[in-house]
Amino acid sequence: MASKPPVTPPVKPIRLPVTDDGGSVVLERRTQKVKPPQMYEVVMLNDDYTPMEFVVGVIQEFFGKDLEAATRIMLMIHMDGKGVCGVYSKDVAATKVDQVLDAAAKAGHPLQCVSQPLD
Ligand code: TYC
Repeated sequence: MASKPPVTPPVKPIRLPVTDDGGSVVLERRTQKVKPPQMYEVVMLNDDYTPMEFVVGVIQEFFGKDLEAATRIMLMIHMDGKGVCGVYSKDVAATKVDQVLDAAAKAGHPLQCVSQPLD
């Protein structure tokens, strides 16, 4: 038995912008307007009371660092007064700050953390 020919879907005609003088068709040239999103760094601040082990644990848990990287970041903060734990879009950075402050408050530590735009 012969098979049916493939059915092609109807093609919708494309409407081009036309000028009302009936002559030429003008397509506007558009420049690319999409920019990469503003990024934010999450900066942790040193204090004299939060235990080093707690800071290392927080950096591992919320910033996805392994023990070695988290320890390095913690020591940098301890020595320099502050340090970057990660760089994120605005909302994600704000969530990280909330998570750190929440964990610190629940544990009774004064650990502070802020997010700030890069550049
Ligand atoms: N300075 C703290 C101490 O000696 C440790 C510490 C490191 C605290 C980093 C906060 O963001 C911090 N126990």
